[in-house]
Amino acid sequence: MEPLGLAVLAAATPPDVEVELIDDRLGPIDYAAPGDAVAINVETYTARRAYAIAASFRRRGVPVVLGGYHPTLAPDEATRHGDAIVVGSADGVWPTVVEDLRRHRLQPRYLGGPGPATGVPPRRAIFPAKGYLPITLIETGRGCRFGCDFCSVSQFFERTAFSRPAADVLAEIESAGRRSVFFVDDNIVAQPQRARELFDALHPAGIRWFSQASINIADDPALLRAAARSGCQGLLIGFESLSASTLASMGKGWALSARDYAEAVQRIRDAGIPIYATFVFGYDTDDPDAFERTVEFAIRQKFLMAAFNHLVPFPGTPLYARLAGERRLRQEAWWLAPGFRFGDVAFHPRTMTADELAERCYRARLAFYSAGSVLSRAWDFRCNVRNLRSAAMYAWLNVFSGREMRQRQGLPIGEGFVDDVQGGPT
Ligand code: B12
Ligand code: SF4
Repeated sequence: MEPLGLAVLAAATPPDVEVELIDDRLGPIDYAAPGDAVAINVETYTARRAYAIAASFRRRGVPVVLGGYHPTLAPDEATRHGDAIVVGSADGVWPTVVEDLRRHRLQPRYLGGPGPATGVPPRRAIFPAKGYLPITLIETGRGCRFGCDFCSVSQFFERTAFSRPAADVLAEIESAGRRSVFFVDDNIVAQPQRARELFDALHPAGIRWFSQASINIADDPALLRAAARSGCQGLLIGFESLSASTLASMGKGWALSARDYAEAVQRIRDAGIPIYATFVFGYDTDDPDAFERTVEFAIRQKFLMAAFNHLVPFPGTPLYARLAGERRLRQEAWWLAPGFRFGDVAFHPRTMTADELAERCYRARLAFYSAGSVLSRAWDFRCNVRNLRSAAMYAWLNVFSGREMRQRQGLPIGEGFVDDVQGGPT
């Protein structure tokens, strides 16, 4: 997908500065290309690779600025790998960083805070014409007011939710010029009244959209109807667990205490909205049977897609602090550990070994994306397969997700790190 954060950064860059986007996922980086500074987006899973790229540019005398989730949540570490870091949202503070670069007085750390979007439309012209999915990423808001203990978003935005005026969102959809939109909001119904206004405003635009929402959307039938009418093709909802005690221990007790999951799913499906459900395993109250029970539930509820993730102690989260305090992290900075692979578990669970947890999650994914499950979930003419278009989308998403899930498992994170640090990439 197109990296929206970098287009936001490009839009905040003074117009007399030339900007070029290089996406490490799309092709090799030309480290010798002329340039006065490099800005790199860093997430926890990409930190190792990002630091290697930063080191290569810095060795050539090009100053590097790091920003995004990881530098915000692990600022002391990130500071060692860049000439400057930006903590938090960069929209407002970026012009100052650029000015300081010009004047050769770059500060080591800039504070953007958990701020809202400035309203300046992202500069999508920086995206190359080929290589990305033909879907436009747009923010209608940022942040979430809940405080789940494992969640980076909750820490990044300090449990605050910001929203943009519906008119701005509509203007951006219009100028981006695509009918398929992914609203990247962490919780599009974080402010239900505002969400209702947005959905009503979206209705005439005739778009098809996908986003993320919290389960309490199910409590508001009018909001559900408005979402469906405005073109909602699916919502990613973090169910996390079927166990009330596990949910309580992650700070998400509210999700199940106020409602029954099956009933809530029913209401969302009655509105014709397919669900991408996500679950997480590895809490101290999770028994080995939890996996099978959850997969059965996910297939029975005919979810469009589902993720069965093991718990990840992302830096800067309460979960990380707790596991570190209990000396249960396998490595403190697991994201930099040589040999760490996608799918590896970074801590010692209580009720099974780390490898067992990884294996059980993988098996849950295999079961959910098995041919039998895909066929049984397709037998759903209200949501997953309600017309030819949704049937094609259902088939594509399930085949693609199943394949991608297999391909990612065991992939080393930060490939190329050792070469880069020792000799420089070729
Ligand atoms: C869309 C999205 C995706 C898309 C991919 C998007 C893409 N373009 O490729 C998909 C669905 C594929 C995806 C996948 C994953 N994602 Co994701 N994703 C998001 C989401 C929801 C929105 C990103 C976005 O566009 N935000 C809007 C833009 C404007 O914000 P931004 O990118 O943060 O940029 C702002 C600041 O961070 C900062 N900034 C960013 N970069 C830079 C660089 C510099 C130099 C500076 C100065 C500032 C700066 O300034 C920007 C403007 O204020 C975020 C949550 C979120 N709210 O951001 C999660 C999120 C980034 N994803 C996350 C994760 C964990 C993943 C996965 C690993 C999940 C998984 N288990 O598979 C994968 C793999 C990602 C990978 N890199 O390998 C985590 C990262 C946590 C962390 N600590 O790193 C997040 C925060 C979600 C969460 N709930 O925790 N993701
Ligand atoms: S509801 Fe979702 S976005 Fe909000 S804090 Fe919990 S996991 Fe994070």
